[in-house]
Amino acid sequence: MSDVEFKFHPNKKATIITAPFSGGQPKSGVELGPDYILKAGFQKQIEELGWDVNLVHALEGTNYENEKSQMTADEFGIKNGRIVGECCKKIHDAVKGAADNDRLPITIGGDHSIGSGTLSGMLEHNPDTCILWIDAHADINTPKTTDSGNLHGCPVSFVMGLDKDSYPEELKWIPHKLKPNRIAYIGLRDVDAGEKKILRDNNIKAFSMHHVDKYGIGKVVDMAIDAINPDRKFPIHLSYDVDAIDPSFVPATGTRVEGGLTLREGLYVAEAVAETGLLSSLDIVETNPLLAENDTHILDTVSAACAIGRCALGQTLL
Ligand SMILES: [Mn+2]
Repeated sequence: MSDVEFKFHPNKKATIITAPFSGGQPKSGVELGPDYILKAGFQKQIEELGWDVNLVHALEGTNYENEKSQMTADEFGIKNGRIVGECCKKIHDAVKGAADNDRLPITIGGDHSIGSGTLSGMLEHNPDTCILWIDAHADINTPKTTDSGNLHGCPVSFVMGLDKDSYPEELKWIPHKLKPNRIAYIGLRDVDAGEKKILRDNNIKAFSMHHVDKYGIGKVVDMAIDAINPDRKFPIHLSYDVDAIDPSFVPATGTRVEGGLTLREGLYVAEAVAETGLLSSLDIVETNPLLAENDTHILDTVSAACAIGRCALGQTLL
């Protein structure tokens, strides 16, 4: 059991939503993330913290992995717009559905392109929702700024409605409900030039590893929450890309960047969000077991993903 109280979920009910999707980036294996995390006992670990947990397979009956092999790019070089759009709609419905039923959605990816679905689902459930995006990358490219055309680098821009004249048809359903003053980043260290401009122009609070080094992780989390949720009254959606944590701790992920959070700093972020009592939803994404070079890599990465979930849902050290 956990003593941590959750203001938006006093009855401690949660829904684990699996999102085994890899179409937002080119590497195979990230669609296996949910399976590995569940097989490691994730559901039971959350139940042991006192949560009533059910399981929803948001993409059941779909065949996106086969379609991904015929990857095509649109006029902006965007890859897989159709399947990302369809998949995100299913995730959106599952997340909003769980939240509307007073259950805290825990979405397990899959690549981070599913963030368009989870964020938009939560913002429709409660427009006051603010976002903490924990990541090595800002994931705020638009179809106009992205070099790779991989949609896992773009989910935030779609929910914000940036460069909206450039969106693939299938992503036009996403409501543009996220305001720039309602999202903060922690852990950034690989941000594209176009993204830096977007962050600056929109005055978005972003804490890079430089800030973590300078202020320490405790102060950085406080500053991030102060920026988006100064009175500590809005619900918080925590979107956690495991690549925020240094690859020495979390090697099995698609876009590793050296110089990341230590494992303890990474878990502290989730603990600190839990401590606010304001967590309303959580994503854990980009676990890719096929990128491990050995079994230890898989174990380390899957264990870290599970630990992020437990810490966010109220596990404490004492
Ligand atoms: Mn990401």
